[in-house]
Amino acid sequence: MKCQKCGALAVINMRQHRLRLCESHFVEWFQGMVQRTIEKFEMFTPADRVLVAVSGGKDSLTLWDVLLRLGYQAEGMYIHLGIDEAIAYSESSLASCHRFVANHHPGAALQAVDVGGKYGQAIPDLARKTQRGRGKPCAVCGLVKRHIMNRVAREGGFSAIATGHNLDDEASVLMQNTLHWQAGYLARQAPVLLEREGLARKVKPLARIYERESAAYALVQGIDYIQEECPFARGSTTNFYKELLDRLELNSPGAKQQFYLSFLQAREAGQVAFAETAAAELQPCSRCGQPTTAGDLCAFCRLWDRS
Ligand code: Q46
Ligand code: ZN
Ligand code: ZN
Repeated sequence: MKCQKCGALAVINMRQHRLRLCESHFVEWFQGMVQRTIEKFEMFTPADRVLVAVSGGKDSLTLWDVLLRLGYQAEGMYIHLGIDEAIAYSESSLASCHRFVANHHPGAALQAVDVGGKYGQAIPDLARKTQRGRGKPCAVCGLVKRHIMNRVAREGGFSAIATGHNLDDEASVLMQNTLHWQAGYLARQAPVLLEREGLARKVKPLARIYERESAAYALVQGIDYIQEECPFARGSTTNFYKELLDRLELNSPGAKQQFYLSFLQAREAGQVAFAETAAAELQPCSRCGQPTTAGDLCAFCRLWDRS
């Protein structure tokens, strides 16, 4: 198998793009694709400071690597959730982030917020005590992560929060939302969520990158990421839809990309319109000052009151 650009040995065959590339042409293609996504969706410019939410996994470390190599001012933020579950998940994933900085970008800034240390309880305990999420801490975890990310981004004066969501993630969420005709979610599913009162801008520069391509990039760049998923992700609905889409992709290369990108294009062209539920008004939480729609106290502060 030969690289279509230079004839050297190809390391990846991307059937969905009808493209086989050698290591260096793949890296060039990958970084170009991310750069074009950032520009197409006007995510940020080199003058902006971007906060990258890093988990120690392949997608977020790949994203951080690409942004730094493209010359963006990208700083990493890790949230220590206190998830152990026999594989010391949180400790190992934080170690991956430190290794990444030490081995690839020694000057890069990485800040870590330890939920247990800062707020007194780690995520699994907090979820158990507040009894949210039927035995899975994901609802509590999502709420806490969103709150901390937003706070750090706003206090640090960052222009945007960048997450490592890839095309497989986006296509599987789109499939879930479509099968349930979640019009409100469909209206809002986009690679950029604009800033609004007290809520930082959120961007997904890997939205057009397949998970397999992101893993290949990490591999060829020698990024030593944590291979294990969070133990609570096992059996999740998102993973179920990802498997369905993988089967579709196997029979019809490019199906995932067509599903997601055609949705974005059709919406942009005004061919599909979803009534967005009127954006509820936001007001600052009386305790922490973060925006909330839920009256006096935000959901994060109410959560800790219940613990
Ligand atoms: S980290 Fe948190 Fe995920 Fe683990 S507990 Fe669930 S939400 S699965 S992205
Ligand atoms: Zn080549
Ligand atoms: Zn609050």
